[in-house]
Amino acid sequence: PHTPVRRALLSVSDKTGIVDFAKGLREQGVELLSTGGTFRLLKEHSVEVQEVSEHTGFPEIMDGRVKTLHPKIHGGILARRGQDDAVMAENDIAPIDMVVVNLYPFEATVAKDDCTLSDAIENIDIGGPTMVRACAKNHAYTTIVVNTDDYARVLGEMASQEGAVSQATRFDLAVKAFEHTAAYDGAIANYLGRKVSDSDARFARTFNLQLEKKQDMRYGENPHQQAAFYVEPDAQEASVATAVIRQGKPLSFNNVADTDAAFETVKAFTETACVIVKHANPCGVAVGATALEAYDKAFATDPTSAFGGIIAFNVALDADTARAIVDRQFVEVIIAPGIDDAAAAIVAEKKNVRLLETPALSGTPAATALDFKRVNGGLLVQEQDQGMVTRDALTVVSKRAPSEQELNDLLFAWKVAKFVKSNAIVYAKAGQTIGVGAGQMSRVYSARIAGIKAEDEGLTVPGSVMASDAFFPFRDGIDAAAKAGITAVIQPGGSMRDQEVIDAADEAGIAMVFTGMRHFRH
Ligand code: 93A
Repeated sequence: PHTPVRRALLSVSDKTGIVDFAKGLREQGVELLSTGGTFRLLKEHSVEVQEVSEHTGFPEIMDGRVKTLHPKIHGGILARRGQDDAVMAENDIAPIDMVVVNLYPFEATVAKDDCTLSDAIENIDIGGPTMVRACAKNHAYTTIVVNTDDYARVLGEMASQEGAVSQATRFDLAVKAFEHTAAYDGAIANYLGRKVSDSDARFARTFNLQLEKKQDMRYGENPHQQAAFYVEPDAQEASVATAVIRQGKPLSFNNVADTDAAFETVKAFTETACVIVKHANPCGVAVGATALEAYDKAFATDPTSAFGGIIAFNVALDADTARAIVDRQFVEVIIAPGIDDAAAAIVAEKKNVRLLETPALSGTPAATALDFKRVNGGLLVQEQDQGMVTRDALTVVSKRAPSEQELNDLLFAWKVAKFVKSNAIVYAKAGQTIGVGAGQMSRVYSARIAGIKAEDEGLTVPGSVMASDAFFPFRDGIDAAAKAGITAVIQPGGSMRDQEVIDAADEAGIAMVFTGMRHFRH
């Protein structure tokens, strides 16, 4: 049964489209109630409307802080039609069948540079959300409209249904309304939360993070999983979230994850660098005088795994490098802080390659963000691993100190190891990964895999250095490295058997440095 809308309350901060909507409602015979500013605007346009204060017999007070917070308004909205009729009559409450509200512009206010705390607080809408929630709750009888975009749809439906809005639409609009007030309160909590600094508050605030859906995906990690990509609306730093897709198919779930892994790794380098990622792990990393040299070297680590990989640069993509990639390999994604027009034209030869351009890298480390891991029944929250040792912080523990060349390679390998899934072993030489052993349950196996990969690709391990993301529990890892021809090792140290491990290095003439910092990554 269609119950036509007979009375509507209009109270909007964003007045876009409200005059036409009000006129449309009047044409359907709807009586209008409105608050101060909205009322005056409608009057100016000769729309017949009654002020809320006249309807309630109670004035707007406290500079508008209390304008619609009245039982005649909330009773009119919340009344269960049929059930509450007697109490309505007793208290002279007229039904309000539709509420059209958008809220004080809190986010726009706090986005202004000169916004004070008191400006922000004055812009916390109380009466608006109260009506929105009341009307959304009572959607079995009432219609809540919070988006200016919905005006036409609502009028259209009323015109075709003798002034009524269907149950399905009322429900849909109610869902939108609760999303709207949830986001609104989230923005308030975020803003106020930023004013406190202890970690409990910071972690708690995380759950109010307002994320915006950037993209629906065809599927998640696997085709039977639904997925979408949500981003932080205020993300500024160059990232996969802020990247602009210059060409190619939409990113898949795994594309986003791997592009993030590749780009965050390449950002760790100050020299021109290239990182190739496959299945969340770097399979080739190198620095070079040019992007092309870095790419050539990174590719050479493991051309087999690089096939269908993600390639990230920390400098703009130039035409020579684009040519080399396009001619040499199948690639899913290329991401760089800048894409030359000539490079873009070359990549365009391969229609499916996703070419992502980010803003320039700031060079300054990002503010500590949080990292999440879902477990069944909960969420683990931690600070992101933004630790990185410098040359001065290294302790030489072996008899032989590393040479200058070894030291450079050790620091390079250490940076890479931080981004490889644990257990991570990285062999490197002359600013190039020689072998990467990732994600094994034992460190010795990661070391063996790094060696096997190097051998398979014809890269010589002797003369390389080794990085290990965590300490060696036994000497066997060092013995194996010595056998492979590794000349220097970087690792956190801190094992009960450190001395045994150092002895193994000394026996083989290996230089060993401790970082004192571990980089597990799971
Ligand atoms: O200050 S309020 O929280 N107190 C209220 O009772 C109230 N009722 C509606 N703000 C209130 N509103 C808001 O006023 C609405 O959500 C809307 O954003 C705005 C419309 O005011 P005007 O019609 O005077 O421009």
